Amino acid sequence: MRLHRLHLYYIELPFVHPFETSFGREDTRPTILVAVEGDGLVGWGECVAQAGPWYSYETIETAWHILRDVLAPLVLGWELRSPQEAAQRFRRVRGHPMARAALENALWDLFAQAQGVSLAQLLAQASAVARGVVARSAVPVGVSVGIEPTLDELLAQVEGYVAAGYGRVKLKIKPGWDVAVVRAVRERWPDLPLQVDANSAYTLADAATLQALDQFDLLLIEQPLHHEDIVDHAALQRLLRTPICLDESITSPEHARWALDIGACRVINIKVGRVGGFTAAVAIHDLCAQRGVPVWCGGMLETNVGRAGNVALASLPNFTLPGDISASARYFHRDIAEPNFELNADSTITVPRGPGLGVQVAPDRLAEVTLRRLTLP
Ligand code: OSB
Ligand code: MG
Repeated sequence: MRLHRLHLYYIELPFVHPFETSFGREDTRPTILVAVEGDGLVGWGECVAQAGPWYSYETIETAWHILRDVLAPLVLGWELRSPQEAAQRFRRVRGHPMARAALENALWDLFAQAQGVSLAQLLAQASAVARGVVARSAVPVGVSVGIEPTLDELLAQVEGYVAAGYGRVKLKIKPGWDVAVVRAVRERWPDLPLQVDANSAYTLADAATLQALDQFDLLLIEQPLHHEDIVDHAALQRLLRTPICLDESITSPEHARWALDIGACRVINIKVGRVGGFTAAVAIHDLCAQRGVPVWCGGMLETNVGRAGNVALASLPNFTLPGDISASARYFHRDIAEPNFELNADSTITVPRGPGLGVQVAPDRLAEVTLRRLTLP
């Protein structure tokens, strides 16, 4: 397929409820949408970089630059046989996985539409592990609950999500907001599948605090230590009964293999943006499946474009733990793409069946929230 045009949209959507992690508090979600045109079709991708370099060094502005000046010229006007071919071309680019993923993922949507299959089907065809396995029609999900100003406010948030039907809760933790908070939630919901995410807020010197979390029967402890450090994570894992799950540290299939080889984690959170696109996400899924390591799909507070991609990815068979893929209404009053994702009664989200992502960008809503746009060439 020849790609003849590409559009970048810098948009900003207000959150229903502010989201606070160990990095800080966010009231809105600025993001970049990429649209690629080919064969009379339009494919969409979402860039999960955030306003500032806190979760990752990438920002909206670095991603805009890399997309416009580096990646777009590697695909515009070219004949492409597959999205994997674009991923291969992008390998020359060092780093910037979120920018690469935004464009590569738009191509996955475009190719799936061109073949008349859903993105979930195209991803399953690309996975050595998914071939021949019956595709899931819905994926298990949970909710990621941010740090709140007080413990009472946190308990009220968790209560609301449990009442809404979320069967797994993730709590954001940081030094000073950890053992007592987890204890309070565990006492109130003794059987709730629960996990925590530190976003790199601890060091090995905090091992005693992290060991104290072992008593709460957590599914996992996500990214307790430095984002680039798998060595200390391996040391910490030996001190903990609870599985360590890496998020920030895994930015490619190679990083996944290195971490597993040294025992730095027992679970991996796959975020398609963090690892540089669906090609790499499927490779990590397959590697983990071959090694008997469970994975789950992380979230970056995406719009329905990114969420549709996450749901499709999470339909692969080794996504055995619930994903951070919540209903659209948990994030925004009005999204830019339709239809919204709803939570089913069994804490699952249904995988779209339509061609490609299976959601449609609403032009009026997109225009309303667009701060800047660019068409190339
Ligand atoms: O570490 O998983 C994380 C959001 C922004 C940055 C980092 C993280 C998160 C989440 C959000 O936990 C999960 C979601 O999209 O619901
Ligand atoms: Mg995380």
